[in-house]
Amino acid sequence: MRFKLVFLSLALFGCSGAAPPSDPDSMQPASEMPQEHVLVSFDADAVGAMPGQFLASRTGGGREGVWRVEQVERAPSGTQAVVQTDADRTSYRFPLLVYDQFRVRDVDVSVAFQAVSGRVDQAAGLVWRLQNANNYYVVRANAKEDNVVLYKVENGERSDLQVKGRRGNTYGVDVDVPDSGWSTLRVTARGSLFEVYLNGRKLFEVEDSTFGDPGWVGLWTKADSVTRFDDLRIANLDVEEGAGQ
Ligand SMILES: [Ca+2]
Repeated sequence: MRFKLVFLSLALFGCSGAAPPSDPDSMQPASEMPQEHVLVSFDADAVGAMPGQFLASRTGGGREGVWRVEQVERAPSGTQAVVQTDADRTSYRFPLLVYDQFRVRDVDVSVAFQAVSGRVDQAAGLVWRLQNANNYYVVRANAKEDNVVLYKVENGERSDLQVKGRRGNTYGVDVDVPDSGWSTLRVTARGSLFEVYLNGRKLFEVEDSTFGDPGWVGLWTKADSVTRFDDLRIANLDVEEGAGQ
């Protein structure tokens, strides 16, 4: 399986004529997913640099994302957050910041985000079960369109997934996504069922079984979105549910 993914990734990047500078396919977990949840506050990281324990990558075209830790007034925790700062307007450009410590399958992930700017887009996303830069799930809030949508990215092609129990327009959920201040995006993934929350309110569910293997968790933006993130929380649901048995 791993060999196939590597091969597929090489084939895809080969066709596009440009390999990314960093490829999650070459990542190896540094540790097992801890039984306690992990909370990344970015407060101990060096200002102006990539945060430790992360790897930057990208789906699509345009420039690579530029992720760095910045001092932020009224950050959700401490005085620092991480920011995707490069405002390349290429529409099909998805900068990724992948947490490189472990892979996990069933997981509860949340992050605080703040849309700073963007003419094409103002997006903040969470990814999970990421196999490589072209294969993963992502849920994203869009402060420009005021909606939250869950997609799969398979072989580099992004497609939105149908909201469970809804007919007609199933393109995520229309909801106010504040374009100032901080909000919280959260997804829980159990098997093929994903539950999406914004600011503590459950918005919708999606069922999909394209990616069932453990994968990486990370952050995601689109096009020229300059977006701040803080307090990335990752909890292993396998452990939590297994512990009660
Ligand atoms: Ca912080």
